[in-house]
Amino acid sequence: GYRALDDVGLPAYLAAIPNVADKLGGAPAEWQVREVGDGNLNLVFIVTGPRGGVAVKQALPYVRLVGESWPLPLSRAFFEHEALVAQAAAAPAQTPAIHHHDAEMALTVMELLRPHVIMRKGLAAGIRYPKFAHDVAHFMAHTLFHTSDLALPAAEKKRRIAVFCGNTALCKITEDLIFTDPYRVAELNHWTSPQLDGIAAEFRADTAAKAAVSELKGRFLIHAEAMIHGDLHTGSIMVTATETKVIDPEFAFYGPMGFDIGAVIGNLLLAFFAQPGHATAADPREDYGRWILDQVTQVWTKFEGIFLGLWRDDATGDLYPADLFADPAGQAALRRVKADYMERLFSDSIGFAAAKMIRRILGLAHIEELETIADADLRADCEMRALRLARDMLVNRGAYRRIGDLTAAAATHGRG
Ligand code: SR1
Ligand code: MG
Repeated sequence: GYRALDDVGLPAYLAAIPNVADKLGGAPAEWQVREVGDGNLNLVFIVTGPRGGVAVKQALPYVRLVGESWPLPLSRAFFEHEALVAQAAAAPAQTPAIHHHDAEMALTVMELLRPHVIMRKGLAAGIRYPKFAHDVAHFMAHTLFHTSDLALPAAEKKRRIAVFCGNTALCKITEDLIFTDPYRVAELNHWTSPQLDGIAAEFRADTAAKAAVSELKGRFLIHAEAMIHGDLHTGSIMVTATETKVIDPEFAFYGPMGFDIGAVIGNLLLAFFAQPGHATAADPREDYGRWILDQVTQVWTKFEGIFLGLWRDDATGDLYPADLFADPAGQAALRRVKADYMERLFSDSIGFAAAKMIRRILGLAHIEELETIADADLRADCEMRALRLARDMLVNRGAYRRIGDLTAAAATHGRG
């Protein structure tokens, strides 16, 4: 049966898995175990031995951030493993290698990513990652395209939907914490300073924002477009100067593609708005803010290019079969279909990015880039600027026609 492991129990457990014991080398008594989980849900251990290291992720039967009062099914480890397998097939270079999975123990042993850092920490520290935009765009384009009706036969896609349809508890977290709670009085909502009381009340009274976020919630509930990561914020991305890995897909299910794209864009924008809080006289962070906005542009444009390339070369699914569009009129129609599809996906992404930004400031789970700004007035100013842009993105997402419209609006809302 299940038991939560600790630094004493883990070596004995791993010693019984030959390929893992072999990676670590030596005897279990020589292995170093450190619990390093700083996420909201799980235990994460780094285990190192004389030969090498592994990362071990184990689900707890409750939400770590809140405690045992909020039970959460262990089955999320099963869904995470299923997603990792699908992501490894579609985007192997960005997916960590899996060494072992134990559904009963809700535990997965993975490649130890060294010297990778969590992208969110790099963004707070002002570090540039030259491969990030391309790699994340590649990951999203490949995982979303190859799990959609554009690539899969309909029966296979339905089989995959059935695998993930049990991940209801994790989806419910998103439905509540992202699409609902920030717009009502909710016990778990909080914000860092009373300076935000007024704007939080504005959101709770904002009928247009509530209608817009509910429309997005509808897309999240209804639109089984592709297998999405489901929590693709910058805390789920590990980077070096040369490599990018996407971790933690326990929220995966069949949902709208724009939810993943919006997560990346929204979290980059939050990092942009946090930069003044990390500026020093020697490092005013202005160039870095521009670098972040350039990443927003590159993530979308590279995603669009790679996704359309896959649609041109690899469209083996049941949607838009090639023989229906073979003649010149059909080719022209297909070009319009693709343009409309990308326009709709862009608009979805803008809306989901906005919802992600608002929840990280007014909801339960916050982010390091903003939380570590020591000056309360400065932090509140950064947060309010982010909220003002996000509110406009949410309510007027149709007005954002190109990615340049978004980065221009962000620059205007940022501190000049
Ligand atoms: C109670 S879980 C809060 C958040 O942590 C995860 O990373 C997801 O973003 C979730 O919404
Ligand atoms: Mg996570």
